[in-house]
Amino acid sequence: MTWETAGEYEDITYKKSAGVARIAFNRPNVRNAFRPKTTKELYDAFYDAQEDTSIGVILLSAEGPSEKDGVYSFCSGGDQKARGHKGYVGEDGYHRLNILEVQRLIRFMPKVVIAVVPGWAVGGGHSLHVVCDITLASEEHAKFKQTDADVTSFDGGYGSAYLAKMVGQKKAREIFFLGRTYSAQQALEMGMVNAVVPHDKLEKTAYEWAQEILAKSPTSIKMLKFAMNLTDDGMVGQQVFAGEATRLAYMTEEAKEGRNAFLEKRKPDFGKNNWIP
Ligand code: S0N
Repeated sequence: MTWETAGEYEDITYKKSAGVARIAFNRPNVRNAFRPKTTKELYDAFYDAQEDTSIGVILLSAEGPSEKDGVYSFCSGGDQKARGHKGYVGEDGYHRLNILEVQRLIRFMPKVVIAVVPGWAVGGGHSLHVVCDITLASEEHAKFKQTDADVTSFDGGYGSAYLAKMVGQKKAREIFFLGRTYSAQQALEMGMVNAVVPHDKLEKTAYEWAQEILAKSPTSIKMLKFAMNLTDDGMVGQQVFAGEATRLAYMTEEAKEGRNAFLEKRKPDFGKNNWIP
């Protein structure tokens, strides 16, 4: 695989290769904690990948290890040094909670997002892997931990409630209420990781999974993702799924006739034998 740089950022790296985009945290010395600048960059890169019609799968990964002690991290959540009393403070001085916008983009984009977890996935970093469609974890270095209740910075949305759908209510409560550290193998057994992969094969494996997905029908993948989201996302889930149903309807002769009749100021003729059971 040959990666080409797709954007210049400070807190992340962004590359593309043969239908795959790779967005990676690049603050390994703070265990890839996100500050407002990081989340802004993440949103920008994810939006670019969403809009690029050649991209079908996005890998959310991380650079590393850290310089001082050689520790690998996926993400350790909100940067506690940037945390003010109303959110995380950016260079403009405003307090924000904008990782939630990144979560929604991942959740609602019509493409597959794979979390590639090379090390610590903690706090808001844990929530990010939860919201991704698939998670692959390093056998040797991936560690999963929820510290939200230690630092009074908790994710009451997908990070906890959707996690409970994934691993079950009792286990999700244990994860949040005790804040223990779990290995990649334990995370696999709980059902919040799809596969445990030797560390030196993690990125290659993620790329191979992406290529397998890219060989499938894009419309099917998109509709299946939205269908699986729908029941947990309420009216917004219905809106996202239904939007794609409308797009499919636009492709029919009926839709063309409806539009043309309006533009030509005549009654539409939808035909007599089109009420297909
Ligand atoms: C990741 C941990 C377990 C790693 O432990 P380890 O290996 O012993 O390393 P440390 O020595 O602790 O850390 C190394 C250096 O990295 C810095 N650092 C680590 N994590 C952070 C962080 N999150 N923020 C800032 N700095 C961090 C350390 O300070 C150390 O630096 P030096 O070398 O200078 O001493 C361990 O580090 C750990 O537990 N980290 C903290 C994890 C944490 O509590 N994260 C925050 C949890 N909450 C959230 O993330 C929620 C945010 C969120 O998603 C959200 C939810 C709802 C609404 C809005 C939001 C939102 O954020 O917008």
